[in-house]
Amino acid sequence: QPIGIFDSGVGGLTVAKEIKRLMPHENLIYFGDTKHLPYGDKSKDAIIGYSVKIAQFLLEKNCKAIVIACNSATANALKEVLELVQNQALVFDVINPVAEKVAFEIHTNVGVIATKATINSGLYRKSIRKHNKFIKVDELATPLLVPAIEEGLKNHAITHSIIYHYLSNHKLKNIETLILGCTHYPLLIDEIRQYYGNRVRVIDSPNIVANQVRHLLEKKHLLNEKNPEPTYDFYLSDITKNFEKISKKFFGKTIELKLQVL
Ligand code: DGN
Repeated sequence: QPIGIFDSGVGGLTVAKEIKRLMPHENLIYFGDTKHLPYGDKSKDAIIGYSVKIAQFLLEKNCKAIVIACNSATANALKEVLELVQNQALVFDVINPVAEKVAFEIHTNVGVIATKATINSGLYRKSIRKHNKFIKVDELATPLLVPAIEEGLKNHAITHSIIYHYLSNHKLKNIETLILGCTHYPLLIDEIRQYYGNRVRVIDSPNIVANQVRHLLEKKHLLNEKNPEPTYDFYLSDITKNFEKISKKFFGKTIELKLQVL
């Protein structure tokens, strides 16, 4: 049985890549909802509609686990996805494991950058402070980063200006730790670390999420440790050049992208 992973576009590939690295014998199915990208500016109802349809598709593909590899979908549609899936598969999200890690292990002022849909939900702040109310959480919506990444502008002067513009915001002035609250942002982690030097610790969210998936699959005796030729299936609601480029960089040139409109 495969692990299903979904996002609005290439962002979830940062999580998929880490899942592949930590669980090299698992079959993976990735759904990128490129037709509806970006989720970050959509209404809650729209994000719920997309997410539930994708979760249904992944259940029909017989997934044993579904990873919502999108913060905007987690912040707006986690409850509805859980209601749909019930006990047919394990459901993982990208906010709660990171919030728990920060609340229990990192006792510093924390900054969160994410899409508007995630920041407006306040879910990072709520989840961190549920476990540790002494942590100060400063949140900032950084909506220009996803379009820059989807346009393939990594290492471009425009992207550096956008990073500078956001990270120099006074709201983030006192942070000691930064959460990249959007699965697209790890694609810019080098540039973001460069901005801060050693001053701020930037959390590696895909690693935390993939570790949680591995841990629970192992505990439930669902971890696949023998499969010599794991398969990687990619379904997209619209086949885009940038997705093709980044997915091939992460998963190798031979992968095939299938068009799937839901
Ligand atoms: N990668 C998604 C997230 O983590 O929120 C959102 C990107 C988008 O669709 N704006």
